[in-house]
Amino acid sequence: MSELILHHYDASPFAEKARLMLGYKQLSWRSVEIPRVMPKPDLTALTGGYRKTPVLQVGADIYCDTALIARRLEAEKATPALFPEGRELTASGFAQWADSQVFQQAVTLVFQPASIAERMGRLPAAAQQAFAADRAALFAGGSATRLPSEQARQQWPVLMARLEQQLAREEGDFLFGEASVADFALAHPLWFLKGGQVTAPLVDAYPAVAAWLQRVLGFGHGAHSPLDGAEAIGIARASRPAALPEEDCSASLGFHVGQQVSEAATDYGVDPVSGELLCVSAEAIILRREDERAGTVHVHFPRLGFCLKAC
Ligand SMILES: N[C@@H](CCC(=O)N[C@@H](CS)C(=O)NCC(=O)O)C(=O)O
Repeated sequence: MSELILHHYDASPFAEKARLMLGYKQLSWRSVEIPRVMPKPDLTALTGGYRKTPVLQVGADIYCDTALIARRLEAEKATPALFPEGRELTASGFAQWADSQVFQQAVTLVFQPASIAERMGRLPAAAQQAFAADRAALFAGGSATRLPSEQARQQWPVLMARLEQQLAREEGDFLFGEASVADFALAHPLWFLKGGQVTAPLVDAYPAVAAWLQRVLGFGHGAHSPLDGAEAIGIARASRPAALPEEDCSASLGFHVGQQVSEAATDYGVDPVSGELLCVSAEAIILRREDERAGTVHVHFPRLGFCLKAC
């Protein structure tokens, strides 16, 4: 069976979400460190242009976006569940809100001048400028905009007070009693804030929240060992993509299997990935692409937050 390979970097909050989900399920994985800014030639050889962090590779199958990575990990190992039976919508809906709304607030708070000076002040000026230019390009053409910092500062206490109340009254140790994808999606923006002295009090001022976060982080990352990006590409090249799901509803969207299409995120990092449409399942879109280095790969995207277009 193919190993799970996570393409990521340490400082990425969404990568932390993926690492914690791997830890929660006590899965073993290989760790490929990718650059924080473009270009990312080894990653895009696999994805065909998708650049966000993290990406999960299983042989010649490439999974973009943590919403879909969560589902792939659930398929890998059903228990403990990320989508507990009967609470699938609550867990995934909450996770989608946390991944977008709460993360957006956390990003604005982390990028306040005092916080960014603490986190990046020791980097050479050229590296700071390159990072700022890369992130400006990341947001070009997408629907997401940076929340004004005044707004984030005013709204954050409301979110935290609601969370504090929920956790204080909850009988179990996690958001909805037992742990689910919702906990990991909310934990990563808070982990991001905890990464600096300027922003850590935005979490630590709420005792039930801080204690819950420690419990979620306590799942750890699972057993992992490093892998070189070029080796990961070699693994894709030497592997055959997994069998496709039997269900396909491309026709209901006005597409057909075998058609040349492109798929892109709609919020930010909207670089399109082109390929042959293989399948539209209930949750995912799968494209086949040929890459000079990686060979034939199947690239999987979530349906929510992405848009499929005919080429
Ligand atoms: N919806 C995506 C969001 C991923 C995301 O925004 N990742 C950030 C890092 S935390 C990113 O890609 N930043 C730019 C980069 O790494 O190139 C997911 O759930 O995976």
